[in-house]
This record gives sequence, C-alpha cells and structure tokens, in this order.
Amino acid sequence: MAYAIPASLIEEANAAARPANDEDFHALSRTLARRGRDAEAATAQVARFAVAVPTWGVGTGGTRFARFPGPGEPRGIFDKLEDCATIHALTRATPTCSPHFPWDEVPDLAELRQRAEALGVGFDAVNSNTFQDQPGQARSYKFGSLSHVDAATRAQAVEHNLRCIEIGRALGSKALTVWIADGSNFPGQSHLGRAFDLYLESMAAIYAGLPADWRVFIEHKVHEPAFYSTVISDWGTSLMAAHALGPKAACLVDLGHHAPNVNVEQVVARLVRAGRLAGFHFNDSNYGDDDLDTGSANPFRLFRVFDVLVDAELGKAPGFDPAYMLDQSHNVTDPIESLTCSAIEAQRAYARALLVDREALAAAQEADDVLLAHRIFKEAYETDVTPLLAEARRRAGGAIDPLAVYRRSGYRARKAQERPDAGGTRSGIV
Ligand code: PSV
Ligand code: MN
Repeated sequence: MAYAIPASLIEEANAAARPANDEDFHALSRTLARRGRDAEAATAQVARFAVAVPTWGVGTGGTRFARFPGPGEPRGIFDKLEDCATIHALTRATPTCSPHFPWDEVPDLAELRQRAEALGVGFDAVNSNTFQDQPGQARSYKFGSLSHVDAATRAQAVEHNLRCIEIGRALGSKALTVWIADGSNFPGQSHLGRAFDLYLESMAAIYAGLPADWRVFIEHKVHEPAFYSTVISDWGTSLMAAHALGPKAACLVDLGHHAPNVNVEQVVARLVRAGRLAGFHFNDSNYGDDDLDTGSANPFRLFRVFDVLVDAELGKAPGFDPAYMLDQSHNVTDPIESLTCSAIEAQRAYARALLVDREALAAAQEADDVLLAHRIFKEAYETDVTPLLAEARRRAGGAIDPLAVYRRSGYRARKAQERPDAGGTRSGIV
C-alpha cells in the first residue's frame, strides 16, 4: 500500500496550532471589520479557490545545463497523482491536476481515471506536447510543429492534439491547452506572416475536433526556445488566433512568458474585456521565464494580477471562467513543498485582492485622487492574511501549517523507499 499522509496527523497538528491561529484570526477579523471588510466572507471565498497542479511539476525540473533529481521522485503518472493528492490533502486548494501527453501516457486510461478518483484528484486541462520528438515519431519538430513548413509534420502535430482531446475525454477533462515551441532563431529563417497562417490552419483542424462543451486554450510565450521570434509570441497574437478560431478558443496567460517589465495585469485586464481569458499559469519570473515559485520574487505583481481577476469575478465579467494552474519548474527544492507553498501564495494574493475596498477605490479614481487610490490598493496588499488562509484550510480539512505536517510525515523518505531509482530520466521539465 502506497504511503499517504494520514488525516490523523493533520488533525493532531491542527489541534496544537489552533489556539494561536484562532487568536490571530480574530484579531484580523476585528481589523477588517473596522475597515468594513468581512473576514468570514473572505474566508469562505478563499476556501472555494482552486488551482490545478501540473503533473510535470511534481518532478524536479532542469536548467539547460543540469538536473539534480531528489529522492523518491515520481516514476510515472501514478506516482505523480499520489504527490498531487498529497498537496491537495495538505492545502485543500488543488483538487485537480493537469496532465501532459505523451509525458503521462498509459495503456489504460480507464485505470488512470480510477486511480485519480480513488486519490480524490480530478483532471483539469490536458496539455499537448509537440515541442519534443518522441521515440519512433515519423517527423521531427526541430523546426516547428503546427506551423512547420512541411504539411505532413503539421498533420502529425494536429493528430497528436486530436489524440489529446480523446485522452482528455476519457479522463473527464474539458479543455485542451496548446503551447508550441515554434518560431525562429535567426532573422530570415522563417516567414513571420506565413508561419502564423499555417498555425491557424492547423489549429482550425484541432478546433474542429473539440467536443461541444470543450475549450481550447492558446498559450503564448515571447521567448524560448525560439529566441528570435515565436509564432504565438504575445497576447495580441493569441487574441487574433482566438478570434479567428471561434468562441471555444481563449487565451491563456502564463506569468513568465512576457518580456521583462511587461505589465502582465494589464494583459489580463484586456483579455477579460475581450471575454477571452482562458486562465492563468502562476509562477514568478525574474529575467523572463516561469522558473521561480509563485509569489517568491515579486508577490506584489501576483497581487496586481489577482486584483484584475477578482475585479472580473466580482463584476461578473461576461465569459469569465478562468482555469488556474501552477506552472513552475523546481530545481533546488522539494517539488511538493514548492507547490504547496505556491498554492498558498496564490490564495494569499487572491485573499488580499478580495480585501480591496473597491467602492472607495472607484471613488478615489473618479476624483483623480492618485495617492489615495494607490493607498487603498496598497492597504489590501499590506494586510497579513496568513491566519485567514490557515483558517480556510483548517475548515476544509487541510493543515494549518502544511509544510510542518509534510515534513513531520516523512513522506519523501517513505517515497524514496517505495520508488527505488530505476535509472533513466524521470518526470519534470528537462
Ligand atoms: C511552456 O513554457 C509552458 O509554460 C507550457 O505551459 C508547457 O506546457 C509547460 O510550460 C511545460 O513545458
Ligand atoms: Mn505555462
């Protein structure tokens, strides 16, 4: 029987941690009441917040130079599901995982679904992979996939995406996320306009294969691995594609996929206005990729993104039904610990955004009172919502201090015994 953190361990730890957290929660409730904010309402909203865990995230990622895997890493999708379930048991914020194919390919999809159900994990968007060649694959993606100049290579990439839809149907997913590594590294290498036309043609074939209640998420990325041009480089290109494809297509924003200094919250605001925000991949980025843990380097930026998301949620923006996922690569930490903390950081930014006094903010904006508007905004960000997050977790059956419980459980050491290293590569982005 594979080890799982027993509920009794969480309960015992919570019993010890509860008196202090109760005190802090009540103090916070009083502070918020003075500001006309309702801690109970915010706690209930935080408890409903959910963010998916990517199956590849529970393995150690790599830089372009090396990979330093830790003990007890998942050996395949079934192990990954166990780790995803562990993060959810501790945080109660990650009820679904987002699989990647062919990384998570198994011969029996019914078994995969059953194992996930038994672990209490659902499936979020299915991710296709045409950015790597697979053993035995007829055509190479070295020079592109959906926008490749060769029709047979494009057809192969389309087929793979259609297969991902089939897999997703078997798993109970409702969306396909398409991120392509297509682009060019040398000026002149590629016809920039034609590459986009070919992409649209391929995507139209994928779109035609979507079930009626499915959506397709278009994920843009300005850089890497095509460092001169990427075909789906930015939100403008992504929105053009969504419009060309139809109402089931929407634009997915990954925080790390922008040029440095891009105002990501404004990108989100524009896509909300267009009714085409598919969702968000949370991480943090310093120089320009998604390799840092959510909220670790720039929590204020994360808050600014959540402010726009909450504004859309509270304002019931038409078509607003975002899929949230953590998408980060772990090189020097235990991936379960990083993902646990990141789920909480996403909740923290969400809770703070819920505390923005939007009426007062709107009044200050209308009055051109710049500094008051900024202070109202900042006041919510500066609020320490830690006890509120812990209380939301406790009420949902999670841990007041998830990291402490995880470490006390010895989960990783147990997995190191259960999952002996068989050599070869393991999960994680390499
Ligand atoms: C690409 O950088 C990305 O953000 C996409 O979501 C991929 O599917 C994922 O990372 C894994 O490579
Ligand atoms: Mn992503």
